[in-house]
Amino acid sequence: MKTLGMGLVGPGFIAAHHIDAVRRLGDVEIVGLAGSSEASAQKRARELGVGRAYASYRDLLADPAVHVVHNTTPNHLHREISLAALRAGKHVVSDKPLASNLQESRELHEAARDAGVAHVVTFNYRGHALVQQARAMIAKGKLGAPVFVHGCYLQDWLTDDTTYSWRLDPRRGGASSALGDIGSHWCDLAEHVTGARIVAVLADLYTGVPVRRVAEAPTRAFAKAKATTRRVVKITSEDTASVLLRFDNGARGCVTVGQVLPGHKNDLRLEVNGRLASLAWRQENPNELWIGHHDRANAVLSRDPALLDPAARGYAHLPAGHPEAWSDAFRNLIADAYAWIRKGATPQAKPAALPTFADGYRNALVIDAMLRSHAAGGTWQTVEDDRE
Ligand code: SOE
Repeated sequence: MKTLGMGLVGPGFIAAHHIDAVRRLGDVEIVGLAGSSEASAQKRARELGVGRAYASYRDLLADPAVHVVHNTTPNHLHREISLAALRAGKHVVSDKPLASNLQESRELHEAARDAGVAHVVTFNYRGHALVQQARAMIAKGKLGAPVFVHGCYLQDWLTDDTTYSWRLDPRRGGASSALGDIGSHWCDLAEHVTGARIVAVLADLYTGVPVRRVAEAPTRAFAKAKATTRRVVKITSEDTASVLLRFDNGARGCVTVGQVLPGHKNDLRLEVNGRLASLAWRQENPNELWIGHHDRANAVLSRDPALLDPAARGYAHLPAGHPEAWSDAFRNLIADAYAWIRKGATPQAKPAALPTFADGYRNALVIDAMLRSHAAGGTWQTVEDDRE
């Protein structure tokens, strides 16, 4: 079997988790990484135990030992680097959102579709076994006709006005901030689990912390800024959002998103109510799936391979009582990506749970409709249909 080589561009917070997930596969060589400069790449390569540090992403792309490029750069660099990687014939694993805005996402989706390589977007919450269980149960009609799909993605790491991130700067984060960063995950999850599409939205966006005192040195996600010299920055992007939703199967729903909400660490929740039963899953307690009934006792399903639907079983590795969580789900997604590559990366060979650039583009259409809705004063907006 050919040894696949992995290279990573953008060695920030999430990079360590890409490398860890690939390392856990056991049969992929981690070749090297590129950062904003050769010096930063060398430092990060040492920290992460990676052999080669490239002077630029172009040098990484020119290395024939690199077959798969993981693009973990800030959003404004996604387009340039992912396009260059596709043109160099590399498989690409991109962080979400796919790009800075709808137009760039469409361009990347079309380039990936025509490139004949694997293209993956890290909507990693799909990798949880109980998320796949919920999807399988809904597909088999266990919930009956869907009525309501609702939930939230709430965080507090941007609460302090001395914390700053490129995500809040439209030139680097893109057209949206909280919606693009974490609302995107929720929308992908809701569509993936229900198998339904969001067709219309009504959004109200808000900036709860409109002014920040920003340290000169950048801070990583979830890190505290230590600097003493600060400049005042006016924030124009949303850090909270409330959105009403309509799905193509007739279900209604809503989602709340926020990153300045004290006490909420990584609080992603999804609940689906059907005419027969309900399901609820919470990212911070990912080993349990709540199953709600009207005429008998509610139940809680523990993540145990022996108890799961065959479609979900492969995403659980340990018996119940041995928790699996965020990094295990991330590894499941990366395992699916490399399995797809090994099978030739044809559309037919793609694992059903694996999110591609087509899903990234689809997601950008949903977020774009939310931005349009808010800009139009909070009116219903249709999500453009991406089906060809
Ligand atoms: C920061 O909000 C962040 O790291 C996101 O960028 C990730 O996509 C999310 O999974 C966790 O939070």
